[in-house]
Formats: sequence, structure tokens, C-alpha cells
Amino acid sequence: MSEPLVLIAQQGAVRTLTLNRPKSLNSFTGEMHDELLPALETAAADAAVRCVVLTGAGRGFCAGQDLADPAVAPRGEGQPVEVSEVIERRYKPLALRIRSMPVPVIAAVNGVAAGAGASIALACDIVIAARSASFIQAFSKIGLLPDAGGTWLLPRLVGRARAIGLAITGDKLPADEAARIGLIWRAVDDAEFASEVAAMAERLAAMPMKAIAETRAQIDAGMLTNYGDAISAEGRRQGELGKAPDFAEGVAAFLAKRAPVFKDR
Ligand code: T3D
Repeated sequence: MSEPLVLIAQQGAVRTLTLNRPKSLNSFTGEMHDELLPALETAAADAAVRCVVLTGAGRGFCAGQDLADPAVAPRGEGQPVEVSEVIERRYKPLALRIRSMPVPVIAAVNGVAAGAGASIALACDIVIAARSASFIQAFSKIGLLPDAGGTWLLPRLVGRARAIGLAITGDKLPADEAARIGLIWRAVDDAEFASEVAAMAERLAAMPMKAIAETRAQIDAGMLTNYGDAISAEGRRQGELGKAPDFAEGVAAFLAKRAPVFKDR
């Protein structure tokens, strides 16, 4: 039997999904998509999961689309390949699933994240990178534009000037620099990478899930609306959170000077 292309592990309330095509720097094939999206769906539906960590096996996080995959590899003159179909059918559902998970998603970027691999990492809620990792908008080097959400994410994360610079040059951005310009949450020493990721995952898993999911949804929605409408939308979401048990627990714990135990999802 062949090895799974996505390894699934559970530690406490943390579900870790590891892209597992290390020889090709975990680049995406149709088969890997076939395993990753269901793994996320399963995690979303499992009440025992309160944080998902996405990472890569070996020395890379993900080198984007597998350029040798016959489904998308250019076939020569007169035989165009329908790239848009792959994006619509594969990357869009994946990115939207990550962005709408009922629990926080950490991208633990252990090595290079290139092309759609970078877009998928940046779609996650918290990106922690090992200091030796890097981010590459590899698309321009092969005559493409940033996809899988790249053109939407980049300017929102780092502003137009840097988004265009990164996208056009395709230059390698070291993890430290990515953190400095606000592309990611943190870069950490390689020796501390695993423990830092585990600590953050454990911390997030103990937080109020509904509040985290609503915060993410409202920050994304707020970017598409005006200030007043954003305040009203925040209020509506806050109204729902205010009725949930986690809010009552949070306040009770604060007043009793004890640690809260959040259970909603
Ligand atoms: O096509 C569509 O459907 C549209 C969707 C597009 C989405 C995209 O993601 S487009 C962007 C695709 N990705 C790339 O263009 C990145 C290609 N890879 C690289 O530029 C380099 O590999 C890296 C800069 C990421 C890392 O460089 P390095 O020197 O550390 O490693 P390497 O030696 O280049 O790669 C190691 C192996 O992984 C190597 O295989 P080998 O020679 O040992 O057998 C290499 O061919 C393989 N590999 C790396 N990236 C890919 C890949 N194989 C297939 N597809 C890849 N994307």
C-alpha cells in the first residue's frame, strides 16, 4: 500500500495534517488534494478538534502545484492545458475551507513555501515559520500570476508595493523578513520551531472557538465594507457571541479569578 499523501495525527485537541510528498517538496498533485480537503472536512466536523496545524514533511512546506503532474503540465504547442479548471476545482475549495474552519488553523512552515504552497500557508490564521524557511511567489518565473488567493492575500498582508514587488520578482523572502514586513505571524529558530508551534496550537485550542471563527470572518468581511457597516456587522456577530456559553464562562472565570474552560465550537 502506498503511503498517505497527508499524514494525520492528533495530540490532545490539536489535529496536525502533514503534506507528505517530501521528494517533490510536497507540491500538490490531484491525489494530494484528494486527501487534504477531506482531512480538513473531517477535522471541521470533529468536536474533539480545537486547532488544526498544517505542515510539510521533509525540508519543504509546499512548492505549490506539482509542475510534472500530467493533469496540469503544459503539453506543448496546440495542446493548451486548462489551468483555471484546476484552480476552481482544487485550490478554491481548499482555500475557502481553511478560511472558514470552525477552529483556528496554524501554518507551520517548516521549509520553503512556493507558488500555491505560499498562498495556502498565508490563508491560515497564524503562520509560524522556521527561521530557515522562505516564501517564494514562484508564479512569475513560469509565466503565471499568484493564484489560490495570492493576489487577494498579498496586498492585504503587506500592502500594494510589497505585494507587487514580491509577485513580480518571485524573489525568495526569508522567514525573518516575512515576519518583519507582516506577511506572517512569527519566525522562530529552527531548534524551537516544533515546540513553538505546539505551544501556540495548545494555547489556541483552549480559546473560545466561536469567537475566533467570528473574529476571522469579520476581519475578512470588514475589508470589503465601510467603517460604519463594519461596526454594525461586528455588533451583529457580537450579539450572537454574547448569547453563547463561552461568553458566560469567560466572564465568570474573570470574576472568580480562575482560568476559563471554553467548550463551544
Ligand atoms: O498549473 C496549474 O495548475 C496552475 C496552478 C499553479 C499554482 C502554482 O503553485 S504555480 C507555482 C508552482 N511552483 C513552482 O514554480 C516552484 C517550483 N520549485 C522551485 O522553484 C524550487 O523547487 C524551490 C525554489 C521551491 C526550491 O528549490 P530547491 O533548490 O530548494 O529544491 P529543488 O532541487 O528545486 O527541488 C527539490 C525536488 O523537488 C526536485 O526534484 P528532484 O530533482 O530532486 O527529483 C524538484 O524538481 C522537485 N520540485 C520542487 N518543486 C516542484 C517539484 N516538482 C514538481 N513540482 C514542483 N512545483
